[in-house]
Amino acid sequence: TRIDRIELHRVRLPLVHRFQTSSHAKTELEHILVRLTDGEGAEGWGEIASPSGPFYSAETVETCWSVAVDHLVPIVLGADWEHPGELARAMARVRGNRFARAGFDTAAWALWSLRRGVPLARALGGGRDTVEAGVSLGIEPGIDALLEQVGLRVAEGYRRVKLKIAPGWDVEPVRAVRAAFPGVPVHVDANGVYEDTEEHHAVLRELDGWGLLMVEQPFAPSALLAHARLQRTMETPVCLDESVEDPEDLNTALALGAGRVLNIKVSRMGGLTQAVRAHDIARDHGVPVWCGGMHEFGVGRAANVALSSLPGFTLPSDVSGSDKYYARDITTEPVVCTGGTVRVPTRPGAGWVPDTGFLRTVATRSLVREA
Ligand code: OSB
Ligand code: MG
Repeated sequence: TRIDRIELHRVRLPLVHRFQTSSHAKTELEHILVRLTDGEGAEGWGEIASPSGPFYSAETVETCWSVAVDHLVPIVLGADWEHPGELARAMARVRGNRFARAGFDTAAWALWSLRRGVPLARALGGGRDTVEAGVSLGIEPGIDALLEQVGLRVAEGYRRVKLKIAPGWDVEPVRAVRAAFPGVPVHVDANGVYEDTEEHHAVLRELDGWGLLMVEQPFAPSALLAHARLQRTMETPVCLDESVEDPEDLNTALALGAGRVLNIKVSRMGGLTQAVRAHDIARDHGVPVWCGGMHEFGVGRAANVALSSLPGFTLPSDVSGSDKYYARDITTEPVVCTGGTVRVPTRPGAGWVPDTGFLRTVATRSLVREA
């Protein structure tokens, strides 16, 4: 396959409900869509789903745009490859900048699976027909507002509820949600904001005993030893998110006992190629995984759904329906969650493609490069 044409589109969509984590709040998202076209006119779409600011990772929409235009387009345009893994290896010359690379890698997988006439999920090795969906809820202004959100999503059938926590907003929301929805699987995500102090370890240990599915990323990304220390004192599994950007990070984390569950994000890992590798390593170690999200539009969400169909994804993923985030998604059809599951597409390719007419009306900046 030779990529003869690349389009990049910056697209801004408003969120239907403000989302606040321990590190930042957002009311709209600006992602970059990547369109790769080969010599025969077949195309694949990918999404660069970086948040606007450098608060989840070091990347921003501006760094992604600049790295894409100046460094990734020159590598991908005109490159000859048989398998998306080869393109991922060529792009690995660019250090870090994984959200930017993920957009190109997922587009290459979408194109490759389409050309081979198989669904993206099957191309990746996934076997499920449907994937279980969980929902991620931000920090709300108060307990009542949080319980309202939980109630709404539980009524829609989501299989698990994830609560964002931060010091001062942790034990109380967990107790309230547990009391109001005793049968609902709950997990918490701190986005790395707790400190490796006795005081904070004590608060996190207080969360033990509430039957939480896991405590996600309590400490800073590089604080693997702190995660290992906490895991030794807690029954509840510690789950890593920001700490694992690379299969080697996962090997190190597992060797240290820094967690018992892994959140695999396509963006954070730099694309589907590396996400599948992380899945394989976790599986060899008996570590359950689930697919995390970055509020992707339908294009990125399609990659998340396909990835979640792999056998090691035994916990519900953050693959909510488009309507949880957007009044109108960028794809011709929204991602739909019914009864807590999302159907894995059976048509060749990624299954969801942008509505290019709508895309034109919401793109704030576009660029075309031809070989
Ligand atoms: O840590 O999982 C996270 C969104 C932005 C930054 C970090 C995270 C999240 C989410 C979104 O939890 C989950 C989703 O896309 O449904
Ligand atoms: Mg997380």
